Amino acid sequence: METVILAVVIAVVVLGALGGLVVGTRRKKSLPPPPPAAPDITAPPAEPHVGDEAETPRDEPRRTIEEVDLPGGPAPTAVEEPPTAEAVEAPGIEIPEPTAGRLVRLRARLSRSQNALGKGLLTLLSREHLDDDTWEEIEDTLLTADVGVQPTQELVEGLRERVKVLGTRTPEELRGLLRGELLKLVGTDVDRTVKTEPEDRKPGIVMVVGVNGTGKTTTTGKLARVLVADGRTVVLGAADTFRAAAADQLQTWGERVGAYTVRGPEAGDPASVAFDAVKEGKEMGVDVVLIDTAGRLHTKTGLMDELGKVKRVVEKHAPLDEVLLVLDATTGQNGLVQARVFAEVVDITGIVLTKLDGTAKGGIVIAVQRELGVPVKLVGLGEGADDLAPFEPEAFVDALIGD
Ligand SMILES: Nc1nc2c(ncn2[C@@H]2O[C@H](COP(=O)(O)OP(=O)(O)OP(=O)(O)O)[C@@H](O)[C@H]2O)c(=O)[nH]1
Ligand SMILES: [Mg+2]
Repeated sequence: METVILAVVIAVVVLGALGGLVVGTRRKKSLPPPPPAAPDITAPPAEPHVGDEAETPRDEPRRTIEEVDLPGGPAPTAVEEPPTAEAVEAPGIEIPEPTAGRLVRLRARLSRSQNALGKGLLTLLSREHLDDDTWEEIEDTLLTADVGVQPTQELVEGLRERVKVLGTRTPEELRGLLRGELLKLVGTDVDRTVKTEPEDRKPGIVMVVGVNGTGKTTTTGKLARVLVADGRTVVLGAADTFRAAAADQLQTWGERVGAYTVRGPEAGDPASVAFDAVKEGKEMGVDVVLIDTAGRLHTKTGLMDELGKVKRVVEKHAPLDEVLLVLDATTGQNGLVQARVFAEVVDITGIVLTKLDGTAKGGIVIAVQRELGVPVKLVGLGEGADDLAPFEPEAFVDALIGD
């Protein structure tokens, strides 16, 4: 009996000490920065001042830390709201794969583009006589792969010139030649980093936009994983308030890597949710806030205006670091029209091309960059959680033309 009591006492003491330790480290690491001088945090309810639509109550009951599915332990009682960046980093969450070399790992997914573009072009270029008909076939191959008219002409001219200089052609020479010309079109001297650096207690702010079903929410979730893998803390903003399911979908992605999701009432004002997400991100002291928005057709003026408003309201905190346009690579040229309209409304800073795994139209990378003058920064190569890769021109072109 005594031994049992003794064991219980020891267990309680040990648990208490452990709990104290955990809480202690958390507190130490997670203390949000001291209240800044900025008035919007200390002042009573920060108002976005955007007129009537911004009146959606922003004091919705927040999810408490217990609902974040922390795997047991004494932690919940020790954490106040809003949870701190460290508090949501509970053990038991997934560790995403490192991002380096992802495109190389996923290169096989580009096989359709590879066959259509790379192999097709190499076969044509290896013909003994490169007559006009063959050059026309080369042109058609490029156009079919959605490279776009202007870039296709430039590529064919470049190739013709260099083939002439070359005279005889070994397969290796042709491969090198094609590689060089494709790289020139894709562009190797552009900065493709997704800007997420926090500054002056302001988290990096990224907004994700695009038409319906292109992969915005999936991309936001995958990007959160990329950032977490790189050691960043993330808050997600579910500014798609059209359907409750949209916020659930995003929150599920977040929970897998311990990122907190800020959501609003269904059918509420998306600008208000986006504003709150950044506000909470600031208060929690996280590195990056990722805002997912509802899909909208570029032809619906009202919805496009709403998107402009979301951006302006978020900018009351600070300028956005990135506005990523998510385009479905399988929609081909139609994506270019969308891109143009979105760029007019919200100043796109980077393009995410999704579903490149399911299409032979890898040339859209070239066309869309040309259209917007904005680089492709990320590519989606599958539905898996880590199937989003930083876009690397060399790895991409190598994947297209094979070894
Ligand atoms: N094969 C493949 N599927 C993808 C990729 N990216 C997204 N998807 C799929 O595309 C579908 C739509 O993705 P969502 O992220 O829900 O798209 P969304 O843009 O948020 O959709 P809305 O919010 O309704 O506008 C899902 O089934 C995703 O799994 C990709 O790179 N490859
Ligand atoms: Mg979505």
